[in-house]
Amino acid sequence: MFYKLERLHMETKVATQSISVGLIGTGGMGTRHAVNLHRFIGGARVAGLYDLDRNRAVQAAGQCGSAPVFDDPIRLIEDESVDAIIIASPDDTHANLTLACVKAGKPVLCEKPLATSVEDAVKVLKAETALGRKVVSVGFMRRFDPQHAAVKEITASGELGRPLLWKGVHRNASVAFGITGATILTNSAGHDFDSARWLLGEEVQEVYVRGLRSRAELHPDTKDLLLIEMFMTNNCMATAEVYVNDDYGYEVSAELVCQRGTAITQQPDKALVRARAHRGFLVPYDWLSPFQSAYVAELVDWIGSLHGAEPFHGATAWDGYVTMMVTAACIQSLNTGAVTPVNLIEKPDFYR
Ligand code: ISE
Repeated sequence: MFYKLERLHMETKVATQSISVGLIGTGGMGTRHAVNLHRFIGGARVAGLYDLDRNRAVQAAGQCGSAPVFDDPIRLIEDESVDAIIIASPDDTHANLTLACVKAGKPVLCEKPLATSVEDAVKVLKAETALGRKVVSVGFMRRFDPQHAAVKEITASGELGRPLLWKGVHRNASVAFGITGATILTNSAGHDFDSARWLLGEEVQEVYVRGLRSRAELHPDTKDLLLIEMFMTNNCMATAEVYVNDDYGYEVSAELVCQRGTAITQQPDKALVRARAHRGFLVPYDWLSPFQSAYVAELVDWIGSLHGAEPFHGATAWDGYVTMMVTAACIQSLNTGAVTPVNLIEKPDFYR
């Protein structure tokens, strides 16, 4: 896979015609995409930006070649000078903006989640199928993370026997006061659902979720530590700890337990630090720097696919829909305390 990515990178570097990309949402994630595109991706340029907070868009534009700032995201999508779109606005705007891109027939890389309701995710699937061309990609960037790709490579080689169990840890330092379990499942845990499906190569059939409030002083409805169990096709299982108030930093890992061995992702330690009677490795506080190479590789692959190199290797609208179905089942399980089925529609041939 790495060789492939390097090759795509070279291909995008030598491409003569540049893809003009419009960027919607210039918070931390959107600005990171804009700057990465501007600095590291050949064959593409930032052609326009939009944010509800115009000043924030102006600031981001200043960091990526002074692209024009638009006052309306739909105008940006429809603008003739724009070939493709990246959506990094708030979660509940993703589906409608993606639908507008499909309507305009323009390729879109939508940050996860693709939608915040099953109904909206289905609308995207239907719109793309009706268009008859794959234009929707979803930003599950762990698929491009070198550590996750290494686990995939060794386990897919068959050397460790059949993969049986995916074990994930996903921790954030802190989140907004009063966050609900449903928000965590929609906004954070989607990465884990996608990682489990992708690494095991199996589909989720049933889920069971329990959650607790880590501190008495948090809002009574808070569930900031979740334990998620997934029962998958081909007799596989997955389990994720998602804890969003760990108070020390950002950490993600995925281990695949196979018949004859296991493989686990290892975040690279950048520096051994000695200070104040301690010796150790720093833990990053958010996800942007630990996953920087994944974000760049994802863009390289996406832009390469738009230049016709190879189809995008990341998540499709189908994966976005499945993640939403798993999320909805998890929310139901958390609320009812019951094992809950994930009843997927039959996968359309279009996505096979
Ligand atoms: C965020 O959007 C992410 O992508 C992070 O990986 C996740 O840990 C965080 O909880 C999300 O808000």
